[in-house]
Order: sequence, then C-alpha cells, then structure tokens
Amino acid sequence: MPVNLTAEAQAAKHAYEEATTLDERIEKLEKFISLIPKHKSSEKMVAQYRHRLTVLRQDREDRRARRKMATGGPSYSLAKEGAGQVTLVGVTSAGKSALLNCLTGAKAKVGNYEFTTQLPEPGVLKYGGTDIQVIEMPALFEGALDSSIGRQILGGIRNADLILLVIDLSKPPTPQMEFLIKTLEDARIKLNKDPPPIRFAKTGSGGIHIIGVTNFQEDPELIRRLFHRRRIHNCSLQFRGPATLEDLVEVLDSRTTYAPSIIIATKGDTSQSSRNYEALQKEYGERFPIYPVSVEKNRGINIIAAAIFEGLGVIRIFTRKSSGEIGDKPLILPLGATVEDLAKRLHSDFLTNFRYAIVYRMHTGQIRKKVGLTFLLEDQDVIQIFTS
Ligand SMILES: Nc1nc2c(ncn2[C@@H]2O[C@H](COP(=O)(O)OP(=O)(O)O)[C@@H](O)[C@H]2O)c(=O)[nH]1
Ligand SMILES: [Mg+2]
Repeated sequence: MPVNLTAEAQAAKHAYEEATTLDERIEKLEKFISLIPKHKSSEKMVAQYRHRLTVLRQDREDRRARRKMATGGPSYSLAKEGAGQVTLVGVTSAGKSALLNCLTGAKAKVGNYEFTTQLPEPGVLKYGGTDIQVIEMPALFEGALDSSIGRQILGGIRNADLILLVIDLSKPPTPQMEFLIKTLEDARIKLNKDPPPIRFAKTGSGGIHIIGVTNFQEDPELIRRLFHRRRIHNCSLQFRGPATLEDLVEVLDSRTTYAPSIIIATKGDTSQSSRNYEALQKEYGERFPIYPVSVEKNRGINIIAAAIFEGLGVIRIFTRKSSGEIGDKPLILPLGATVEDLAKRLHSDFLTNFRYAIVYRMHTGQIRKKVGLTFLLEDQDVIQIFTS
C-alpha cells in the first residue's frame, strides 16, 4: 500500500535526496524519518529509511576513526616560511618534480612511472632577495576527497598562498584542467574567484538584520527559509553586490578558500605541445595566466620566478637606516600596504613617534619624496622612517 506523505515530508525527502555531504545527508534523513506518518502501512518504509540512516551513521564513524588515525602520520601541511607558500598541483607525471628541482635546486625524484612523489616535497626559490617556499604536492587522483590521504593533500593545498597548476602539454590539457578544478572545488578551494559580495555575522540577539537586500537576485523569502532551516535567528547580513542563494550558502559554510592560481604548462618540447598549448590558452587563458615551459630544454623557466612572485600579491620593501645603509633582506608586505603597515611591522615606536618617511623609488627613476603614514608602498621601495 502506498504511503501518503504530507507536503512537509515530501519536501524533507527531497532535501535528503539532494544533500551532498555525509553530515547533511544524515541530518536530512533524520528529519524526513521523523515526518513519515507512523502507521501500519508506513512501517516498511520507515524500516528501510532507518536502515539507510544506520549505514550512513556507520560511514561517519568510520571516517572519523580514519581521520583520527591519519593525524598521527606524516604531515601534508608544511609550516610557512619566507615570502609565501606556493604549491605545485597536478596529475601524476605532469612534470611537477622536474619543475620543482629546476626552480629550487631541490632533489625530488623524477620518474616516468606513476605517483613517484608520495609526500610533499619542499624547495626554496630565491627571488630578488626573498625566499619563496615551493612545495610539490603528491599528485591528485580520482576520488581524492573520499580518502584520508587525498583529504590531507587537499588540506595542504588549501594552506597555500598561491597554487601553480602544472599541466602536461604532451597530453590534452582540458581533461587535466577539468579534473583539477573539480577536485579542488569539491574540496572548497576556488581558484582565481572572488568571494561572494556578502558579509555575514552571527549575533547574540536582536533578530535578523539584512542590508542591501535588493542585491539579492532571488526571492528574499528564500533567505528566511534558509536561516530557519539552519536555526540562525540572530545575525547581520549585508549584500554588497549582486548575489544568489548559492552565494549565500557558500558564505554561511565559510569553509571555502579563494586561492590565486597560475598555470605552468610543462613539456613544451613534446610533439603535440603547441597544439595543446593553444587549446589551453583558448579555454583557460582568461581565468589563468599561463606560462609554457620545457624543463628538458630549459625554456621559459626564467620568467616563472617573477610570475610566482607577482602571483603571491606581495611587495618587497627595503629599509634605509639613518646611516644611509640599506638592508639587503626586504620586508614582505601585502600588495596595497602603506607606510603605516610598514611602521607597525618594524617596531611599535616607529608608529607612535612617527614624523614622516622618505621614499626612494629607484626603479622608476629615483624619486625621493617625503610622505606620511597613508602613503601607498610599491614593490622595491626603499623607505626611511623619521621619528620624534
Ligand atoms: N619531454 C619532457 N619531459 C619531461 C619534462 N619535465 C618532466 N618530464 C618527464 O615527465 C616524467 C614525469 O616527471 P615528474 O617530474 O616525475 O612528474 P610528477 O609526477 O608530476 O612529479 C618524467 O619522465 C620526466 O622526465 C619536460 O620538460 N620535457
Ligand atoms: Mg613528483
């Protein structure tokens, strides 16, 4: 006998079927089961869904146990050093180890068999007085998110300040790109994408405050329902630009990382490489800067260091002492940093007793200028701060 479900139960069933993560599936299924009318004719159905729930809960337990075990093993997230952390990410045999060795002088094993590199391999790239940490991550593989090692690799990648996608030009590039982007997006790592223009903060009380709701491109009722489902009763929400429901869900989940990324296209010496490079450029050239190289022929390598540095979005600032001496190790600051940021970084006295600074911009024809705290710094500026 068919079971008549209420509209609410139908919706709950639908929500369960649509759920993607394990936790969400469990939560939605519990809700659905609680809404199935309990009488003789529904007994079998309830039993079936209860069984499914048991299986899902068991899966979750297994996963937790595996995760616990995994934390005792080798680390896939390396501590940050130098001007920034850059990871080489690609499929197996794309040429990551060869590239790492060539950029940093590391001695990672290069192999013509699969999965040569099992653990992150670090190296240091010297660039203009700075050290950039370059790490080859073990190759990503199909179903990485479902395995403990895969999740750890993805966790290490998430840590990076810049992701280099290493694409093998001896093979068709599109499947490699699609696979990498999908695997990273499933792990909530988004490449060269801005976060949605939404600010969200939970508050202790005061109800739900929404600003700029006209920027929300769907029925505002959906926001109320989403908050209700997630038991959010007090918060402030601001739409700073056009946004969809999907954007809002992404912001609520807050686990998404937005990483800058460039493509290094390797094996530019192989026979199909020109054609594959063109295809790559055509399909991904707008979203990613692409640098073709051949490690074998030592071509295109020189400009990568500058591209990596630029991709990190940082600037090098040299300080000048009252003796006129200029330090040879620059300070690394984020793009957009001001004299104030520099002063804070140096010593709190520089900020509290600040009078003015002199900037020497040698690389653009020797400007020498007296400036204040709000002055915007540029890469390679030499700064002397004067205090009272
Ligand atoms: N022709 C050519 N082969 C390369 C180049 N770079 C790497 N390889 C080869 O590609 C294979 C895989 O290289 P490897 O660096 O171990 O790849 P990984 O698995 O991504 O670290 C090895 O046989 C390398 O010799 C290149 O620039 N040109
Ligand atoms: Mg390798």
